[in-house]
Amino acid sequence: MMSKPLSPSAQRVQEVLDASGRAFVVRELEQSTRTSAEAADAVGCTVAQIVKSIIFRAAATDRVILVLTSGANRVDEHKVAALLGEKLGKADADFVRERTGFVIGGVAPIGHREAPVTFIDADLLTHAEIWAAAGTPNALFRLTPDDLHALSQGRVADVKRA
Ligand code: 5CA
Repeated sequence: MMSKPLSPSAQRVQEVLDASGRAFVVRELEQSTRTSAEAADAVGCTVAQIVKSIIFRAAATDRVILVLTSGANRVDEHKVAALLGEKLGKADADFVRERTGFVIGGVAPIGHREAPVTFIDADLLTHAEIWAAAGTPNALFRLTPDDLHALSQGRVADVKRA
């Protein structure tokens, strides 16, 4: 089946995935996958199987912090700050775009402009398959929790709000 060429941001993610040596396929859809609910609808999985890529800024060191969390959860910033040993500052839309190279709603777990400090929500490990954003607000790819761990080099932790 022929498919349309990917947009540049999605293509960049596909190339990073290709470099991993595994057969991941970025799917760029007609409909929005900007939110977890939209993404789950689009690919036919549960919201909990969607990987949200939430960006924070380390307040003192200005590092980019990436929290990969289940679409069913909210991130507890205090837990992340405690793991980091540093307070978190706000990451606005400009910060996200400038430091990651992705727009909000399309932030992928990989392929960032600079390597972020990455945490993985332990709840994501309970699923056989999960879906993550692939560079644009209508692009996703399917992977396993082990893949997410290997690709992102993130630290698995309890980062969800109770
Ligand atoms: N494509 C979907 C599913 S993979 C997606 O990217 N979801 S997401 O949750 O990872 O990305 C949206 C997140 O961006 C929101 O949960 C929110 O934390 C964050 N966000 C939304 N608006 C803003 C904003 N104005 N400034 C900073 N962060 C924002």
